[in-house]
Amino acid sequence: MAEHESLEFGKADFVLLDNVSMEEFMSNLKLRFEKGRIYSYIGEVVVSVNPYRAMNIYGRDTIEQYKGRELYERPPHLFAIADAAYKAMKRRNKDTCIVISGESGAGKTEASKYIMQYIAAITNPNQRAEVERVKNMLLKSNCVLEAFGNAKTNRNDNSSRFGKYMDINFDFKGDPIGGHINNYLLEKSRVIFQQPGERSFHSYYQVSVCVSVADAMKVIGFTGDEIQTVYKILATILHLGNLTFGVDGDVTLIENTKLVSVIRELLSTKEENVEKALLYRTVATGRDVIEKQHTTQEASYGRDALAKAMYERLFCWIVGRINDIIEVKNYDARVHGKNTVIGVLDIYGFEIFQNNSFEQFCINYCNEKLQQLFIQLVLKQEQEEYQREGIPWKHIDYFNNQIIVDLVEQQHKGIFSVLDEACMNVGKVTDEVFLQGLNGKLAKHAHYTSRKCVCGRAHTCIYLPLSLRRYSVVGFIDKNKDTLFQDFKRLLYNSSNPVLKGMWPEGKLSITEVTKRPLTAATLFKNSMISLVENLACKEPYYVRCIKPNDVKSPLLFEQERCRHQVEYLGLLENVRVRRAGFAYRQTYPRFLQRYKMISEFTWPNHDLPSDKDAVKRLLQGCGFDHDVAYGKTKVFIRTPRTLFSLEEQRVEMVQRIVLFLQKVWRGTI
Ligand code: AOV
Ligand code: MG
Repeated sequence: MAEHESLEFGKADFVLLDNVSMEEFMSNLKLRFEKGRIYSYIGEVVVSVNPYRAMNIYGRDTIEQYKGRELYERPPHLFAIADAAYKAMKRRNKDTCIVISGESGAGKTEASKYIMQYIAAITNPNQRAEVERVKNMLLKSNCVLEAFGNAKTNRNDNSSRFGKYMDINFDFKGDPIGGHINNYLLEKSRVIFQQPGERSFHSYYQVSVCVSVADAMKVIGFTGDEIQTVYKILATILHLGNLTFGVDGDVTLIENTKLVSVIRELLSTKEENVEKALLYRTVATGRDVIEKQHTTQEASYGRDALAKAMYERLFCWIVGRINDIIEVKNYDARVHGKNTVIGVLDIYGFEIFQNNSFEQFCINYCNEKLQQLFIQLVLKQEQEEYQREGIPWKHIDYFNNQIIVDLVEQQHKGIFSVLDEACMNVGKVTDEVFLQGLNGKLAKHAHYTSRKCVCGRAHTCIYLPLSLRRYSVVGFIDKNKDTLFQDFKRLLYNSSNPVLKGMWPEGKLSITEVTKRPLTAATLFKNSMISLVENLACKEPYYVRCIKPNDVKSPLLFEQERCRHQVEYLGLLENVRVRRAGFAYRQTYPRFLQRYKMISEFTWPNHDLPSDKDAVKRLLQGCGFDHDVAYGKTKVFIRTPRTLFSLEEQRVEMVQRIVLFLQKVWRGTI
C-alpha cells in the first residue's frame, strides 16, 4: 500500500492503522491535515479534508505523475481515483461513477472540478479537434451552471443549491465524445428570500458586474437571443421583488404600476395581461369560467411563486440547452464499439441552519440516500460476499440508515406521503394539519419526535435524527404543492419572445383543459433520488468522502469534535474495519487462471489438477503468497494489493519471455 510516503505524514491509508479506533483515526487525520496531506485512502475510497487554501497539487506535473498509474503507486489523490475510474472504464468497458459526498463546504464541488480537469487532461492524446471541442464544452458548462445554481450561504461562499450528476461519454478509444447532466431540485426559494448573511444566486451578482458568464454561454453555443432572454428573465424577477399590492375599497391593485410596464417590456407580452395575471385568477366552476380577484395576500403569494418558477424554469432550460449541445451525436456503436460512461455526482451536502425548512429536509434526505448506497455497496455487499463464499468472517456492525430513508420515503407511512396527503386535504390545508398527520402516524417511530418551540413566534418543529436535525414544518405545505397559477403560465406562453414562450409549453392549456394534479415537489424529488441511486448502483462506484475541518474557513484549524462527528456519520471507521478484515482483490478461479496461469509450471499451458480452485492454490503456493489469500467457493480473495502487483509483474515478465520464445520458433531458430 501507499508506503512510499514517509511516516512523518501519518498513514496514507487508514487501513494501515495499528489499531482501528476513533482516537487513532482522528489523530492520523489531524496529523495528515496539519502536514498538508489533505488526501488519504481507506482502500480505494478517498478521504479528503478541505484545506481552505490554494494547494500546489493540481498542476500538469502532478497529473503526469498519476496518469496510468495504479492507485497505490502514488500518494493518495483525487487524480488517482479519477484514473482508476477511467482505467476501469477503458480496460474493462465498464460504466463507472465517482460519488462525492460530505457536508456543505467540505469540498465536493472543488473535487468534482479537479476530477473533470484530470479526465480532460489525460484524454485525447491525438488532439482531435472534435474531442477538444467536447472537453471545452463540458468544462465551460460547469461554470455556467455554477453561476445560476450556486450561492453564498452561511456554510459555504460557493454553495451548490442544486444537485448535479454529470455523465461523460467516451468512445472506444477512451476519448470524451459528449455528456449529459441531470439536475436535482434547485433551491428556488432563494430568489425571494435569503437567511441573514446569505445571498441570492451568483447569477444576480455576476451578470450585472462581469461578462464572463455570458461569454461562457456564448462559447457553449447559446444564441444572442437566448442570452438576451436570460438577462430579461433575471431582470423580471428582480422587478417582481419590488412589486407591492394594496387595496382600494374591495379592489386589489398594484401600487407601483410603472413596474408593470417594465415587466411587460421584458416579457414581450401585453401590459394588461401582466396586470391581470398578477391580480386575478381564472377558475373553472362547473361549466363556467370566472375571474376571481386575489386578496393582497394571494397576489403576493402569486408574485413570489412566479418569481421562483421563472428562475427554476430558466435553470432547467439552461441545463436542457447544455444537454442539447453536449449530447453524443452520430455515434454508431456498430462501427465504434460500446460507448462507455463515467458519471460524476456532486450534490448539495448535509446542511443545518438556525431554521431548517423543506429545502434542508430534501437536501439531507438526499444525503441519507447516498449514505445508504455507500452502505449497500461498501459495507453490506462486501460482508455478504464473504459469507456467500464461505470465507471466515466476523461481522462488523454499522448503523444502517435505511430506517431513516424509510422514515422519509416509505409509501403511506413516510414523511413525504404524510405531506402529500395533507396537501390533498379538501378542507383545511395547513402546516399544522401536516404536523398532526405526522404525529398521528409516526409518534412511535424511534427516530421521530416533534415539539413546539418558541422561536420568535410560536411554531412547530419536527426533530429528526437525520443526522440530528431539527426542521420547522412552516412552509412545507406551500413548498410541496408548489402551485403556480395557470394564468402565469399562459402569460409567459403568450409572450412574443420565442425563447421565453418555449420555456412554458404547458401555458398553452386553458384553465378548463388543466385537469391533472401535478406531482408534488416531494414526490418529484423522491422519484428523482430513487432513479439516481438506481443509476449509480448499476455502475462501478468510486468514492470521495469530503470532510470540513472547521466552520470558519481556516486553513489552520482542525476542529476535533466537528471532524469526529463527520467521520462518524460517514461511517468511515466501519469502512476501515470492513476493508481491513477484507480483501483488496477477488476473482473467479477460471478468470484468475486465464490471466496468471503462465507464471506457474503447474498451470501452464494447462493444469491437470481436479479443479481450477486447486490449480489456483497450487499457483499461489508456488509463488509464496498463500498467507495473503483466502479461497472462497467460486473466487480467490487476495488481501493486499502488493501481492496482486507482484503477480502482475511476473505475468508481464512471462508474457515477454513467451513472446520472445514464439518469435524464435517462427524464425526457425528453435
Ligand atoms: P461543497 O461543494 O462540498 O459544499 P466546495 O467544493 O464548494 O464545497 O468548497 C468550499 C470552499 O472550500 C471552496 O470554495 C474553496 O474555497 C475551499 N476548498 C474546497 N476544496 C478545496 C481544495 N481542494 N483546495 C483549496 N480550497 C478548497 V455545498 O455545495 O455548500 O455542499 O452544498
Ligand atoms: Mg458544492
